[in-house]
Amino acid sequence: MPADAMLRLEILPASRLAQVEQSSVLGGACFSHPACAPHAADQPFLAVDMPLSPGGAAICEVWHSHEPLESGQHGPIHYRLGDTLLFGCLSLDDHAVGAPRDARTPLQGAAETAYQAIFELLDARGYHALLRVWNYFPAINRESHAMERYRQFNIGRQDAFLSHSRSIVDKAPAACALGTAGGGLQIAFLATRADVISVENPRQLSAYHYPSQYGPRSPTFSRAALVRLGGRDMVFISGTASIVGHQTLHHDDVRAQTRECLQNIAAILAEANRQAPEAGFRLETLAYKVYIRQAEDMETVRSEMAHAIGDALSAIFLQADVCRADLLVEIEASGGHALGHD
Ligand code: 3EB
Repeated sequence: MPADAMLRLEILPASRLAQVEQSSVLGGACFSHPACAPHAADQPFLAVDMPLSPGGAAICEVWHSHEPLESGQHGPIHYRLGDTLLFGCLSLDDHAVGAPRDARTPLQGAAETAYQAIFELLDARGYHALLRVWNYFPAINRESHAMERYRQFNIGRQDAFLSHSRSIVDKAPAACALGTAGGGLQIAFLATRADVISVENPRQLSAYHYPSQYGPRSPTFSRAALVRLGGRDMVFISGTASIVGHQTLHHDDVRAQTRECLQNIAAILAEANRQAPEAGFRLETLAYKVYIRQAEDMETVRSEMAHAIGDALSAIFLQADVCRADLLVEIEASGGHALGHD
């Protein structure tokens, strides 16, 4: 792998984190149950409480860049940035935010606070484009304050976009939102000074146009984000589920849901290739992250993916609640960046 890549994703067991080339680290996340403490104080790392494929050791995703990097902190955000890319992350207690008479629920308040801090940081450092956001918080499908927590999150997130005059439709970042086993609201993000193109899926209604049956505010994300960095086209495909139009398909059938996810990803990738004709993105060369609601479905999902994509599949499998109670699996992916070690 080129050591000089503008952006490289390294996936490794947490036990090997200390051996990672430090100077090029932008930041990352470690997934384990319980959460394991991130290694370096100076680097933005999320410790996410999310169980792995049965018996799996704690796993880390580390984003690298060859750009000269510096670290910083803005409110709750720890970040590292170069000339072109910024990686940041934050953890907020979703109980402590909000005054007693605040009309917002605590999670809604935490989401709004988090995204406001992100936009303040991006404005201050001149990073106009939020490229990719990972949203993690516990009990995502649980009802509190007469509303499912995912829907509360959507209100706070959208309010922050609106109050920072960021479009909630045509320039939304690629994203995912998953339930963790514990902790507060945890968000990691990649932002860039380069131009980003948002990609939608012709098979799916844009999430920002979902009807109100899925909550009072629609989710603010695009199906994928395309960007050209260091002369290479890169794609970030959002968490993708068994949804066609705006409806969940294949209730209680994890195999069929997995196939539908892959069809959606193929459709998004075709759109990305249409908008970046020289990119030549292929399903076989993407890096996948797979969230599965029920640990016992892991093998079914894995074999369905290997069947569709091939044995060279690069994927990590995590057990997480997906943001609609009827979804059993959600798959995200990225491509075009370097992948692996130096
Ligand atoms: C969906 O398509 C499934 O709220 O940021 C996927 C990706 C989903 C991102 C988010 C939610 C989000 O609606 C759920």
